[in-house]
Amino acid sequence: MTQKLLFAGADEYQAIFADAARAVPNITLVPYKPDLDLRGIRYLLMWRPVPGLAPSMPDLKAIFCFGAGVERLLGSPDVPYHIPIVRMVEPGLTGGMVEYVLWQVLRHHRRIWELEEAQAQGKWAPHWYPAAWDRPTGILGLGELGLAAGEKLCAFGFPVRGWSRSRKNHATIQCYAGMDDLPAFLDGLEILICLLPLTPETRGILNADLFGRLKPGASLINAGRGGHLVESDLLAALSNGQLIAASLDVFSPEPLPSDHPFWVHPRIFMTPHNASDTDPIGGLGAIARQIARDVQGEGFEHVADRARGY
Ligand code: NDP
Ligand code: OXD
Repeated sequence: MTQKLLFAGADEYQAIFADAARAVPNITLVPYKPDLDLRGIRYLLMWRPVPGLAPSMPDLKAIFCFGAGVERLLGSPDVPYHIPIVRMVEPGLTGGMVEYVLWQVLRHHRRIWELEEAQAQGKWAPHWYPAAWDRPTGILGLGELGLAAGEKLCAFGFPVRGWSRSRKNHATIQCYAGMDDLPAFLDGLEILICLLPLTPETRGILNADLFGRLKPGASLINAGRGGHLVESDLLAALSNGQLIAASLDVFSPEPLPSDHPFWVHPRIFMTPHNASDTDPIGGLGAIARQIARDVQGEGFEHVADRARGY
């Protein structure tokens, strides 16, 4: 039976998702408008909390998040505590992040800015870089995205370490867990990627102490959240050579104010929270499967855990 899914996304996504919904069976997408009769609608799709919306839905069973990171919904007084929040996990989002991580790791591995600077000066300046297997690379966050990115980097020959909260074993990724393991995980890394969720424990984790544990001249890639990064520590690490370059996709706040020093820093490559996006058809398909599980009494997958904060 077709289920109604209330779509409370930004205006620019309305037409895209309405189109995509036509390709996904068993879901009727209902665009949110303020005077809508909300009775009988059990499922809500949103990214940022809409003030007062979820508490005013008498039959609400679950909130689906458009994205993988749910910190805005978890921290919102507009999301009733007892309503499950379901994170987005779908192949388009994972594939996009794998692509972004690979793109940026190769950029740092090949020190592409040196070639760009040489070209700008009309210089023929071949430079040396080590083999991928001599470039220790680490991923903070070994979840849906971190694991997929790590496996791709292994396939390219990088020696990959991964750090998570719970202990894991993996055939090719060297796994570390918890704060006790963090120094060993970081020790001597040349490229560090952050794919953590933003929680009270992970806020500010990309700081001077952490940078000081990497190999001098290491690179940073942050596609987690802007709140992970202590911005002044990054600028100091880039100017004292502890870090050579950074790729940043996420900021605090977003959009980043136009007078922020990151915009013009020669060793910071920025993308506008665009590392990866949910594919509308893939995302609605994932939600349709989750709703089918709920209707059959199987429960939702990828429910955010309020105690863990992600
Ligand atoms: P998951 O929940 O699948 O993975 C999170 C990982 O982080 C898990 O391995 C988890 O450990 C680990 N982790 C969480 N807290 C800690 C901690 N305190 N110490 C050590 N490890 C910790 O999330 P996803 O992989 O789906 O997404 C990760 C994040 O990526 C999102 O929360 C979002 O912030 C960001 N993101 C950014 C996008 C972009 O375009 N820039 C797009 C999509 C997501 P464990 O495995 O033990 O639970
Ligand atoms: C995110 C996303 O969490 O886009 O950033 O999925």
